[in-house]
Amino acid sequence: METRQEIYEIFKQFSPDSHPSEIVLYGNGHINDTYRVTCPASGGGKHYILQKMNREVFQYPVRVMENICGVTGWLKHKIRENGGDEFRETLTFLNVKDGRPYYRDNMGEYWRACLFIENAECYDMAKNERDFYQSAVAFGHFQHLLADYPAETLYETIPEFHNTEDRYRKFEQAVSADPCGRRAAVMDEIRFVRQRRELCPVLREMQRKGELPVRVTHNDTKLNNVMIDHSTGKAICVIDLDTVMPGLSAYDFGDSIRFGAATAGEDERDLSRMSFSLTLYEAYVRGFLEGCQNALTERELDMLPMGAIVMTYECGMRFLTDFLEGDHYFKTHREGHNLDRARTQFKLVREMEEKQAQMRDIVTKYRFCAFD
Ligand code: ADP
Ligand code: GN1
Ligand code: MG
Repeated sequence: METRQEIYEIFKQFSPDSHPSEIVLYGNGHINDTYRVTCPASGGGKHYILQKMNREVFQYPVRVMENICGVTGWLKHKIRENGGDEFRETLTFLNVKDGRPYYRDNMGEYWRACLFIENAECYDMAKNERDFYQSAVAFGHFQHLLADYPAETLYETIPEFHNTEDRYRKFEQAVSADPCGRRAAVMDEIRFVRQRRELCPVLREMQRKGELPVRVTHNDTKLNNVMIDHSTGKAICVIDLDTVMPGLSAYDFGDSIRFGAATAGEDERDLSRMSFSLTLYEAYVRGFLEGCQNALTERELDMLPMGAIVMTYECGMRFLTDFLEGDHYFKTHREGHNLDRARTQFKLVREMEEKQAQMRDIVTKYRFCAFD
């Protein structure tokens, strides 16, 4: 971990004339090291986000930044055309002296800095239907704005990211290798994953057959990757663009549902507090279809409920794999943290399986609505 002075010097690469008065670790992301930097300014402090990119996760950080700059440039153009505020409705990265949007320090670590979105917040749990609905509109709209983005110019920043079959193979490797001797303690969870193995190829198979179109998707659509404006209550900005890549609409829809249509946080230890909420699910369906502006095909709409099940199953499997491998991928803050996360996901999967018919009915209720 860098010292405060080192972080201060790194930030100055992006903003040589500034004199930060405070640098604090910030947010609840599982991947990057995120800091909020405060610089004295008239009328109070001006904030920035400074991030050290996770190099275990992102093997090619420069490619990640190329993707992000391409996408934010595109979004800024569209936001201006729509009369919006390009500095608030998408991320704005700062360049270093030589014009690059990242800094490589002498340890080989990659850093980036962006404007802090003020008067807005990310939530780790949906407090109410309204916020969750708002996040759905924002993620749907995000996909809509990028619908004609040249997808072939995007790098696959994490290969096979939502390839559930590939995730399953890695899970079985971790079970066999059992490098930390943790397998015996999680046999129930391992059984749970194995019993549902047939979920793995469902979406990919349909993609291979051309039944589901590939779109530019966000791929990490957690509620805490969208900022909700304090004054309007609207979702103002989709953040965490590291995984914007070609993908399926079911990934973005499903990942939001697994995180947000839940009655407890992702790492809740008391499973009696965790359940799948059809009320929140309905709010999200309504918002997402509205945000996508009816662009989804019939088959895509049919597969949204399955997308929620597969993404929740996949994420639980990833947490369990990381637990077996010794917690090297996701940041953890207590013993068994990844296992707790896996267990909440599996509880949600079980409940979604039971409520599949209602989940489908809700999509049917909104699919024929005309949105303006
Ligand atoms: P990770 O990949 O680790 O999840 P994120 O890019 O999502 O990293 O950032 C972590 C957290 O930092 C976010 O959940 C959010 O709370 C905060 N954050 C990130 N970017 C901004 C920003 N531009 N303005 C305000 N807060 C931000
Ligand atoms: C990670 O970066 P963050 O915290 O927004 C992960 C997602 C998982 C999520 C689980 C690049 O998201 O894929 O679904 O944790 N991001 C990456 O909470 O692996
Ligand atoms: Mg994040």
